Amino acid sequence: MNFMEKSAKIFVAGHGGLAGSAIVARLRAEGYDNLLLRTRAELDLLDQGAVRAFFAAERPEYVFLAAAKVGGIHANNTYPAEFLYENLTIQANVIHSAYLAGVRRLLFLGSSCIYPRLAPQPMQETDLLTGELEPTNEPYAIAKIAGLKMCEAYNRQYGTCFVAVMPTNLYGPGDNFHPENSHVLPALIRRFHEARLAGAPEVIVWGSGRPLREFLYIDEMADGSLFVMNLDESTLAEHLLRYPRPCFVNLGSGVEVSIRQLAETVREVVGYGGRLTFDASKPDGAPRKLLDVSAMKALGWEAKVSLRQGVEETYAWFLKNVDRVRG
Ligand code: GFB
Repeated sequence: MNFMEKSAKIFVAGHGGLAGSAIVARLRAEGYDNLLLRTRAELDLLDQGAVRAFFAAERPEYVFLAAAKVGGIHANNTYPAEFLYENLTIQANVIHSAYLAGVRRLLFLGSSCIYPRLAPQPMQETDLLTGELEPTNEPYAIAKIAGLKMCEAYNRQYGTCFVAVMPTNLYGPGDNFHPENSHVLPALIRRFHEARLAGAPEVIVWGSGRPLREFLYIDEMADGSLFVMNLDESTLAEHLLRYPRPCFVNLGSGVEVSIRQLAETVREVVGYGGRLTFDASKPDGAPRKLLDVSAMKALGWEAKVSLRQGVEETYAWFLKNVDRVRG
């Protein structure tokens, strides 16, 4: 049974991005046809007055908060002020306006980087704020932590139903393939593809290749997000609205690979025959980042798409869209 009626008015903030566009596609596929979407030119989420006026006029019933400034390790390290300011501001504007407008449910998208750099693995929801963060993405993580604490605070003080999912590293069709600023998976797809075309003898992979990462295919993130939004009232209240229990749940595949293994997988999918060279002058970031996904499993959801399958889908999309990929 779905909690959200098919005719419900649903605002997807950030519908042009990787996460938001997958959520929109999934909503449409499930028959939700009353979606409220605004481009950045139509509604600047950094503009408090505009966001408040939008919510007051449109009165959405449900909100997916998928708008964020995101990027890989280099972008996070290079633009820390933008990552902190833009994410804090977007979240504060949308969450507070959603409260004022009486939104029934809001889902905030966090990130697995909210957990301490050296958290025990796999990381459980209760590991939040038990240690220091990874310095390369601390500003982004602080913003995401503030966002989920804002949901929690509004639930406690105002009785709202604002919950969150913490997705692991996401990838898939529509990703940003920028050579420096993107996340590792799209960066490698592009680099291997270009090396194959150029007949280059080697591909540079940043860092030592030893860090471990978990990846979730974007359509599964969308599926898991709708699953949480559609939980029945008593399940949601029991699992996500009982302070001091966390108001969020991890969303991952539960499978980790080293950056070297990831690079090998991408190399195979792209069909590149040259060698890999690791550039130790580039940062490794967190040594390991694997989510404990048992809470989502207990609720009845788990990921199914393998990394290989997801990389194949993403590369097929990249080939079809190579002239207009972002980045
Ligand atoms: O996806 P990524 O940039 O971010 O992955 P994080 C970084 C890891 O991949 C590091 C290695 O170990 C890098 O050394 N790597 C190898 C590369 N080659 C490349 C490359 O060409 N590009 C990139 N980007 N990395 C992210 C945060 O951390 O975690 C995000 O930056 C988000 O904000 C996400 O929170 C969940 O996994 O380190």
